[in-house]
Amino acid sequence: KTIGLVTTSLALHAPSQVAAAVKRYANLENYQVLISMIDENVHNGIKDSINELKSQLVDKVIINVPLETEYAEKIVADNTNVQCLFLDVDPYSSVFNVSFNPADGTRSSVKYLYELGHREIALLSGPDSSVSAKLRLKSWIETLDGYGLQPAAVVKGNWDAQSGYAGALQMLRSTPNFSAVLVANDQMALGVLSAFHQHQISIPGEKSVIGYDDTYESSFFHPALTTVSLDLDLQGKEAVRRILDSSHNDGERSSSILPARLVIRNSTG
Ligand code: IPT
Repeated sequence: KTIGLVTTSLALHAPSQVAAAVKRYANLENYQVLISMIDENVHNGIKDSINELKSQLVDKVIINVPLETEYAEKIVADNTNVQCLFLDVDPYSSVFNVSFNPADGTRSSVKYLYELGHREIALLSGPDSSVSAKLRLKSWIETLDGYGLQPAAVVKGNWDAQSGYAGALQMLRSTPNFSAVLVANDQMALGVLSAFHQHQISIPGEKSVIGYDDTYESSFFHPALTTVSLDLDLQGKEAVRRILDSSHNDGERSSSILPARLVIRNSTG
């Protein structure tokens, strides 16, 4: 018995943690996992991956690739004999998904910084190709607006540490007076810490940094990273449970929305 997992690049820490969890929990249920990783052309890649899995008689597929609702719906419509469960779509979309609430972690981080007295808050977002990056950015901006604030800067990276490093340097050149930066994932936050260290900017003395994901490494960053914790292990577990429980004739498959919470460590003050 086999489940398919179509995933975005496993060079990224969050999706690799999810893949490990999917495999572990599927194995506990005596299922094997066939993993198909796509990177460049998302749309063709998904189509090829699903066809490949179908040819191996897989009829349950977990899809951890950022997808706009319309395209996710098209995948479901084009593959009626396959049960698809999505991990990176708008949680409120109509497709069967297990995802994280994009607002709770973003709101609590803005509130926390505001209460510490920060008013010049910069944003380092993920790429426009990512649904979750856009939802995080939107929620940060709306929450700041609720406090009567505009972001001190908005810069976009591509999730990896190098792009976080480059983004931080860009902020230091263009709008150096921010006192805190909200970063859309921990890998980019690692790059930000590195850029600040290189410029002898003390963290959190001069600038606070908040990450997002709480991947295993983030408590070992220097300083230990304050971040929004996503329980990626739980997401993998819940995805396996939900896809094994549902038969694809189920009309009413309700999605699961998992909570996110702020974990305060030493990169903020
Ligand atoms: C999302 C991560 O937060 C981000 O760091 C990056 O790895 C991205 O995935 C890759 O697509 S988590 C996802 C389940 C929304």
